Amino acid sequence: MSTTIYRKDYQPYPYHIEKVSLHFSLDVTRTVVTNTMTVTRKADMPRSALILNGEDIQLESVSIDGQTTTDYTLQGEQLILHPTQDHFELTVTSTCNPSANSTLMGLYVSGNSFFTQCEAEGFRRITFYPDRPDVMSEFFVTLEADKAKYPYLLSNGNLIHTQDLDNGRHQCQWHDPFLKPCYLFALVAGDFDIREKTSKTRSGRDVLLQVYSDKGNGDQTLWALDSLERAMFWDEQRFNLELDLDRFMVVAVRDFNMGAMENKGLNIFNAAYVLADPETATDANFEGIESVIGHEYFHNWTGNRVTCRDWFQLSLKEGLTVFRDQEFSADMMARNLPPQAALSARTVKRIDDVTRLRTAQFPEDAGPMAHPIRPDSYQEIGNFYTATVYEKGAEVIRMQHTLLGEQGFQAGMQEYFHRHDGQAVTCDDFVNAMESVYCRQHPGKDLSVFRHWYSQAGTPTVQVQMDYDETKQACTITLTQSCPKVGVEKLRQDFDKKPYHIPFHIGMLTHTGLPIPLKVEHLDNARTTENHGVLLELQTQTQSWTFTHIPERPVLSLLRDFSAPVYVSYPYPAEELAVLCAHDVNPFARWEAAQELASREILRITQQIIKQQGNISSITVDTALLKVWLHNLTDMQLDAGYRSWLLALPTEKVLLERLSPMQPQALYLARRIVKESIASTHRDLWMQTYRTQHTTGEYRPDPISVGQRSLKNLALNYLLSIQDNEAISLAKMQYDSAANMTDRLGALSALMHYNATSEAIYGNTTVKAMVAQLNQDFYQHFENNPLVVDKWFALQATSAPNVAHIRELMQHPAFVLRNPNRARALLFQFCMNNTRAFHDEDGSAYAFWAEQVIALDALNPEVAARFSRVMDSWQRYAEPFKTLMQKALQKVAEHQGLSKNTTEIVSKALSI
Ligand code: B3K
Ligand code: ZN
Repeated sequence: MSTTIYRKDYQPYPYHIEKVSLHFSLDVTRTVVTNTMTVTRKADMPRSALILNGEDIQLESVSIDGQTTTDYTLQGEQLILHPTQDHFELTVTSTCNPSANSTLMGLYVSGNSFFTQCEAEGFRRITFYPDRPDVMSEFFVTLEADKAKYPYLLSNGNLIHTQDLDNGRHQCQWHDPFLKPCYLFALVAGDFDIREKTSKTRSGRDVLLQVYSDKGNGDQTLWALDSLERAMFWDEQRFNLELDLDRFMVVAVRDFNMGAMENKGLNIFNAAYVLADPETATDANFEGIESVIGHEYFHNWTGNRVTCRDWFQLSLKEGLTVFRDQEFSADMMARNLPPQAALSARTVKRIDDVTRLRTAQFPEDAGPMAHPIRPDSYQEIGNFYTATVYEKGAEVIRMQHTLLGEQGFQAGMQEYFHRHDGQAVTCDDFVNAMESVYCRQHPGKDLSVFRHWYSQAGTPTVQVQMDYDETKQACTITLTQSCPKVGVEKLRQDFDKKPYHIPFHIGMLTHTGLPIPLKVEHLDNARTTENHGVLLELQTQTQSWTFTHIPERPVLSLLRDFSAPVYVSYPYPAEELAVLCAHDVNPFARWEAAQELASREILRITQQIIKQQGNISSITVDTALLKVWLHNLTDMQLDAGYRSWLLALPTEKVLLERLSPMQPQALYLARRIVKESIASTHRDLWMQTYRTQHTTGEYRPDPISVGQRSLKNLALNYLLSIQDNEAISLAKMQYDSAANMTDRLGALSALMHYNATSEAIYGNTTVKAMVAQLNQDFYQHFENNPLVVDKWFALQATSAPNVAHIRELMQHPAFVLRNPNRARALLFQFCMNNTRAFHDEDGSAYAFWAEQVIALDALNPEVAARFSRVMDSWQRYAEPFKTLMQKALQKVAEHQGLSKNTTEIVSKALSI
């Protein structure tokens, strides 16, 4: 039975650890760690045991003030002492085996180097220590290793001493002047390529920025280093925050459980978020690198200088830092562009972020793992690095930004740092700082209702009612919110859900698409925004606002810019959606209207397919939808990048959330039908779009050329969905002549997804044989670049016709389960992004999933637990999927020796 930890049980640690000196004698199979802590009992707390955590390490000796002692107990994963002194020096020596550590938590070996990962509870796998974020100390670190194999020995802060030792060994000493919790500790030892530059902070200090990568990869780190400098400047300009160190290092590693880690001054990154060049990385990779480099850099203030009191407060640093990285990327994309193009670029970024939220977080909030952004309980904290804590957490910060405005929000941030710099604090402390500004702006009001976003789970629905009084020319908008219990909330009978404080951004249009100016002088909880919009603040279950001087029954533009993470329910007539699709001045709402129109049509056809038991012969697609696509295909005023989002169909994942029960095969088919119909009806326009979006000249990942490539590849995708002969040749040509990975992969991906089985003739062979040959060529060309080999596996994973194909790929010499990127490329991609083959009605892919969860769990519980979440929504599926998924889950649950991580996920899935 796993134990559950509750937020309400928080107790401060009874001792201060003022200083910690760590000495590492590094060896791949037996590393010796000597840890000396300066300990002081907290005078204001009763005398109690000193408890240190330790996991999977061997205790060698303990001494107090230099005297060896055996006066301790080693109980499970705790080392317990009962010191009689109030102030003393405690030394604990232990050993560990980095080469045997496949969990990638604690100290491990990847390639020929040593790395660490400590967040959340990995430090206890390195040494015995109070492994909790509210114990902050000053770290001194000495690293000792073979000099030839490990010429670089890195840790946090400043390098203060280096020395050669006997036997070909050497040592480096580091000191981090800032107090920190142990989850921010890091060490790296190995041989690397280094790219560096000296930059100047706003106050004129020189800082050394460095990117370390495996030998031979140094030519792929230019973009990462430049991104780091841009992040540094941006944080100064927009948040008034300057780098506090003389040296900032980023190190790329091939084996890593997630994206990257913000260790103080020594960020460790999954190589996928560092290495890029035009030949091997896509536009999305370049964007991802800039955003993750920014994210980790921004943690230096939001996470490191001010950290979390306990792990329930994780969103304090993660939600806030995601918000900051989203704004950084948006500002970078909009920079140097004329106003209209800048607005398009920002909207593209917003659409991307909202799509990510809807794809990953909305399902989470509706399933067994649903939790508030500040959870009340967990079994394994490693399972709570979720889309809710991160992405919904960022939306909750964004709403505070919307409510306070940029200036007010920045004032709140300054207040937060003024109050809490150097402390470990709570989400409440953050909201208190913001509230101090909100109260000044709105005397008599506060953020007490807003705080419910932190304590309640689930996606609220805002129902909109519009009443138009023609004689008075008045329009009344009534908003009603609801959010039934979800996940663990359902198990708590005494839990009553309360209303949220929802910033709801709206606008009104005439039937010809002109904006109607709105007046708010006489209204409470409403203020005007740009483009004749209004921000309504819904704070109770139901609220109404009456607008006057409205000359006609308006078309409503709702939840502009996705001003709150909610569902909107409003019975839009199709004609009104069409008006918004063509004319809404708010580009986000315009995109949303097109998505809504397409979603309705796909869902309608899905129901028809189910009713007709798969017979699709009589199905036709509504011409209203085709007309909207025609309009957007020919609207040359719009930027290519924005247009590519406007013309894309909602993803299967987003659509599936709106289907009850979930019918993956029928939905897949319905979406295909709509796509093919849009492709064939507008075939010539797609062809024209394809031909006009060709980028030339040197590769640049700027929003204009990224947008062009994206629209071009979208056009190719539509055309190949109808197996258009000319398009097949164009795709082949695009692959052969591609000057960058976006174009090469775009062509190959479209061919693999739509033509990999086509027996049609191509030259003197078949299309199928031609595609197979390109696939082979791709592998051979890039087999020495692991990140491209990941792309190659992922492409096949998402286009494979069945699970047998995946089993075959697992036999490929390049497949390694132990490497998380590789496992994610093949296994996760297949189970998460290949609807047709994964949801095979014979359940064979579900059984495969169970097998792989068990295999992965034995190696790496954190990654296995993430993979086990594939089945979260099983109860919402139709038969036979539901029962087959349940069986697969049970198979995993019954496995002996399953990790705590995976146990929490599957047991919640089966019981809630
Ligand atoms: N803070 C790390 C996450 C670590 C999670 C480890 N289980 C990455 C980030 O959010 O920046
Ligand atoms: Zn983070």
